[in-house]
Amino acid sequence: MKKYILPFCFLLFLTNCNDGKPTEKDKTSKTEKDSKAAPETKVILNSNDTMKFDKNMILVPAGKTITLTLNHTGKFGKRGMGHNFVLLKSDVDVNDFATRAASAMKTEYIPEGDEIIAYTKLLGGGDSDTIIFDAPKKGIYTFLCTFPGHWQLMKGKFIVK
Ligand SMILES: [Cu+2]
Repeated sequence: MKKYILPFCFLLFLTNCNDGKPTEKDKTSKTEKDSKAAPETKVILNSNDTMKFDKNMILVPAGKTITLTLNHTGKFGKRGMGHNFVLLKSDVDVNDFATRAASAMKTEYIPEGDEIIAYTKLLGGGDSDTIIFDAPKKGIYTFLCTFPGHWQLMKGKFIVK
């Protein structure tokens, strides 16, 4: 009896090995797929009443024109829960910029200066705005909402590759 058990165990071991392999392969291809996620030229970004964007990373191709739509899917008005999308040049100090932006109420929190690549208007619940701009050169940029107190939660990376 014993001599049958040993080959059986060995067989089980082999089977397990084979079972393990495809899983690992799947994992690898999934990771590859993620890192090769197709850059988008049409970007839809949603924001809501809980001070959140639905993306913290936007990937776009270099040298293309980007059409970006920001939606505010909430119900609150823009005076209490206003959101915008502001894309900053790569060398901007985000903290410093956001501080100045928060006091630029008259211009809907867009401060003077040349630090911005593109921005939408300030939206209240139910509003949308679409902007069209050329993707900046390859690199990693920051986007944020400049409404006072929002940027620490409402920011992300805009990656051009
Ligand atoms: Cu906001």
